[in-house]
Amino acid sequence: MPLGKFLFEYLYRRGVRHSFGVPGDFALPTFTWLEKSKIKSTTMTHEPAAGFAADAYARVNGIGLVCVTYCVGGLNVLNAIAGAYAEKSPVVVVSGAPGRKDREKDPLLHHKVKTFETQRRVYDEVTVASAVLLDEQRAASEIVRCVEACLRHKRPVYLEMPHDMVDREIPIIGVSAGVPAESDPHTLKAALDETLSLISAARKPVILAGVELARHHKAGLVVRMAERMNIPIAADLLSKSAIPETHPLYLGVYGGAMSSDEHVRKYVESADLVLMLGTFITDMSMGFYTAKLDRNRTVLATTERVSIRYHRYDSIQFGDFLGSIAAAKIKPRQFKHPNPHAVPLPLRKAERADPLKMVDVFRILSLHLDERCCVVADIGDAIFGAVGIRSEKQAQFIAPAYYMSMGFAVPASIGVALAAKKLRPYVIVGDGAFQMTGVEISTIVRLGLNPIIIILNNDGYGTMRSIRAGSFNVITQWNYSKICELVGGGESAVASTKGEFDATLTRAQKSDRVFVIELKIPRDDVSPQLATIGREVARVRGWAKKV
Ligand SMILES: Cc1ncc(C[n+]2csc(CCOP(=O)(O)OP(=O)(O)O)c2C)c(N)n1
Ligand SMILES: [Mg+2]
Repeated sequence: MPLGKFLFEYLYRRGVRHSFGVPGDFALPTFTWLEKSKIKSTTMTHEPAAGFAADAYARVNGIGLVCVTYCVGGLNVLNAIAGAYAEKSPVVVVSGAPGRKDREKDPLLHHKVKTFETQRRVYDEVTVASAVLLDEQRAASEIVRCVEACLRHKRPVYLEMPHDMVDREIPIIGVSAGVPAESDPHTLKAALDETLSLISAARKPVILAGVELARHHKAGLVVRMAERMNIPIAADLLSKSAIPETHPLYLGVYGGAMSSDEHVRKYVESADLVLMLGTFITDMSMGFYTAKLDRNRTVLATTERVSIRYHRYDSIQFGDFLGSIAAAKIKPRQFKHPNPHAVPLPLRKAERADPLKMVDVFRILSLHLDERCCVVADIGDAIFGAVGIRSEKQAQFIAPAYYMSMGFAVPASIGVALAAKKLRPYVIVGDGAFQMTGVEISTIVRLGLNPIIIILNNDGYGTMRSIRAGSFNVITQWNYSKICELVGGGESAVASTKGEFDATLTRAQKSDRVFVIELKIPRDDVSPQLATIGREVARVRGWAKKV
């Protein structure tokens, strides 16, 4: 079978239905096989956007694909793939490249940086497997090895396609997907015994559900376990919505001083056992060092390791560990919810003319969300304030809450919309982040997608301003609602009061086109979460706020 045909047939078989990218001469043979395959390919405005779209697609679909050309494309998408690595999103990067023949005598070819190996070597830092397909005999097994590693580790992989290899026939008989790793039974038993005795002894245990539960499809298992043991569950910013937020055992988002409310914070910090399952302990998710979690009362289980108090257990598979705890017989605990889920306060007539503040943005948005919505938050107050979103019906949530790269949300909404036809993306994006990748609305219009894009216009880099003021936080004021004219589609509106935002959201929900809402936010207004973060970052680093 020709190499290009095999690649896309295999990717299709393993779940890829859409690809995002930008072609280039070295990549044209690859793009031609992609076009002939059952995978639908979307050309984006710029490679970073293709990377963000593929990342979001992978988070929803279980595997994503980005196709680019050599170095100018591959290195352009690198930052998005670094984010996918950091936050565990399974993206396959396919890059066109100079041919096998071109590489003889090491000539200077366009797009080459230092050596023909440069791009591959750079990618080794942000992937779990990589291959340059220069050998027909090994090409199929290399593809299978990399794609399977992507699925197993939920992290990006890199496949380089020299242009003169793509049409060549390759042998595909005897290619095997390898055997999955197994837990060492003795280590698993020891870890399980220790964990179960801690759970049995605990009077006030809590589960801190992490993002790996979503990536490895273990959220349902953990919810059922929590129900049987009657143990409450909190999420963190990266895993927000992995656990149904309407569940009676769900407490809210924990993140130290950045928690969604004081009740969650108090409950988690006073618990005598915190089961951190699939949790990434990052500075941001722990509220910038404000979290108070004593290691002596935690069990941390991730795909990388299991740590119980001060003991560390290797050679345990995450799924085996979770499955064994979930299967254990533990008596249900007493649990009284400190803050049972309440519907957000409806908008009163008397407040409709009030100027819109960040805290109201999230409250009003919450009033409009249901299970058909997926909030996609960009970096800035869009993500910090989103901690406060809690709707009556369960909505999905996606954000790069650990790697925190601006420019994620608008392109990511394309990935979400293509991966889950039933979900309508609700993008929340700052004016600064919008200026990075907002023109991707052009692709949204071409594909006929209909996200609602809420631009928080607070006149510049509000997040940076709340840490340190300076002229470097100034950006150009755009007339954001004109973007629809520029790209030739969609609708737009501007809102500056609570009532206007509420009414515009209702209008947007009735529209079947992309709807851009520019919100005029007072320059110095921030969400309660950003106020805390700004203060803490400046304090921890010993910086005065205004310089
Ligand atoms: C790609 C990238 N560049 C720079 C930063 C640093 N950074 C974090 S927040 C921020 C400002 C965001 O501004 P805006 O999108 O307007 O949101 P706001 O903070 O005003 O809510 C910057 C520059 C980043 N996180 N990502
Ligand atoms: Mg801003």
